[in-house]
Amino acid sequence: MGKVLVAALVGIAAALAAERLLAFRNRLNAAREIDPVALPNCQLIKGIEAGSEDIDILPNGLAFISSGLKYQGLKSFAPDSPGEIFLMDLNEKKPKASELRISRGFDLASFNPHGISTYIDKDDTVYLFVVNHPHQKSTVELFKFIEDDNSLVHLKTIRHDLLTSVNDVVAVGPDSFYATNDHYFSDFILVLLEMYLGLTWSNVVFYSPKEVKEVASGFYSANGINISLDKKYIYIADIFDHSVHVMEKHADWNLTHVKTLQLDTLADNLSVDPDTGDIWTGCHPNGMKLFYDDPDNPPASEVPFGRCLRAISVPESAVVQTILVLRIQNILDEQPTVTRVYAENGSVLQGTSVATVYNGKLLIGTVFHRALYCEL
Ligand SMILES: [Ca+2]
Ligand SMILES: [Ca+2]
Repeated sequence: MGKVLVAALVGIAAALAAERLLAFRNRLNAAREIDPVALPNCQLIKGIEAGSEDIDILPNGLAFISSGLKYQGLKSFAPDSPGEIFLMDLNEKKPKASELRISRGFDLASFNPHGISTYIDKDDTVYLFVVNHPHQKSTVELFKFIEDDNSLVHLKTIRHDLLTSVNDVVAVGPDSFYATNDHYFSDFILVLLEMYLGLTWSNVVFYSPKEVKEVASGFYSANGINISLDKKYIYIADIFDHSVHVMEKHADWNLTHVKTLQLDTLADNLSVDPDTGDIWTGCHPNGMKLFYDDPDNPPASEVPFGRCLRAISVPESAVVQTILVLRIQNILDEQPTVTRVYAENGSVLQGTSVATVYNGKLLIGTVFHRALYCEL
């Protein structure tokens, strides 16, 4: 009887593990290949070689680019160099990226920038909010942008018990923002377990100096976040649910769910077209490839996450990350229009995380690779 019970339990555990593995592979879109969509007028941005995870463009055409993210489990082409913030003036005929100087007193050596967001105050001061992972922790750094000096003045480091695994922020005031926590856990093994089990414990937090609170929950992995042109709605990408959520923002900063747009790809950061209100997103068509390192061609840094995935999953034949840029029009309509604007097999760029537009120009950024400038 005991043996039968043990055999039954082992059988149930094996079936559950297989079911979880299948669900996990589906969440990562592991079997996905995409057809290319070309754009004619694109060129790589000089000087950006180790990531451009997030890009935020001011109404005057100045683009901030966060570069050099070192995220546990993902590769880095500059594992020993601190991160940087680049600036690009999209009004120039041939825009160039230049690194912004950061004021003294800020620990540059551990600077590990991730999602960013800008805020223009009533007095025209430009604030830049930067998600930072010094020593793989999560903070949000607040900077003031000094255009004449090509520099950022560090104002403060924001830490909070609710800001545990921050991916992106959207500023809603000179010192307040919404932030996504992409996982509940921050320890690497527990994150892996969280993903594998498909726990929906990721959330969105509102932060202000007076009040900090969870305002949305139940995500597989909340990633990009942004705000509609009329400031009424907050958009949140749940990367492993392949969806974009529209939430209504209330006077007390609470959010209520309006709708969920299901995509067939892993949307990362979200940008809003300043002219039309369309949502642009950089996607990972096949999330497995993002985490998966090529054993025959080791990248510049170790990718333990890839090894873990290989141990629990079926090996992929191709390991190059593919690129996909989507435009979502009229998200509040019953049938929003989702257009593939750019797609390629990873020969130019790898691991798109953001796509953002200004005046007929498109910037495409990546988690750990290069960045692309296109004229539409
Ligand atoms: Ca952002
Ligand atoms: Ca992101």
